[in-house]
Amino acid sequence: MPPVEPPDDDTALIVVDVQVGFLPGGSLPVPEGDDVVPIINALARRYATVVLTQDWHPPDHLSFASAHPGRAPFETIAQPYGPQVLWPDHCVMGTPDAAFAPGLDIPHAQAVIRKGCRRAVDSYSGFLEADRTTRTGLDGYLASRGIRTVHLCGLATDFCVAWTALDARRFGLAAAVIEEACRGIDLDGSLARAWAEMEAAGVRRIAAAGA
Ligand code: VGL
Ligand code: ZN
Repeated sequence: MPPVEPPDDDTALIVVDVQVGFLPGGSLPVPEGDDVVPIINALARRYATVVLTQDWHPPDHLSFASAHPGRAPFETIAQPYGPQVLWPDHCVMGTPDAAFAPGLDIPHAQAVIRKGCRRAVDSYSGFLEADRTTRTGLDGYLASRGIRTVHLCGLATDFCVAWTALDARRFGLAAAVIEEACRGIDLDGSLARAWAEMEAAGVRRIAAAGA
């Protein structure tokens, strides 16, 4: 096996869950979620390595409130792996709601990581499922391409962007979130909590101009 050659630029951009379901009019709309699309299109042109993540659930996924009689969206329940927020049905695999935003224009992206595909485990993170054990393969992909730093953008800041950034640190990568290229859900203070956790873990908060 040849050694991993560091690329000229060892920084990758991870574009998290910029999907129809998370835009206004989608099943789990993130306020102003559509605003990030042109920002990310411009940003992505600066990176040779771009990975897209895609929330991709089976129709009876356990993160859906509809799978739990008597429960409503945005309640939290206990699961074997920890607390689980219940969501409206969203991003069901193969449906238009799960497709990338129609305006997303990143033809040079070379990898798509789908996550949340197993019925009994959610995955906010692009690296590790909520059981904190099952890997998506993203860590191996980045390592084998010599990537040492990831920049993150997309939806939602306080869920999938934050979990992916925190896991990047767990896998030994430098990580920075491009704030203006993200939007949050902010459920019961989740946005401030996510920024605090990211800061404590050494995730940098940067502007696109400095990316
Ligand atoms: C997300 C809630 C449920 C996200 C995905 O992309 O942030 N949030 N599934
Ligand atoms: Zn989801």
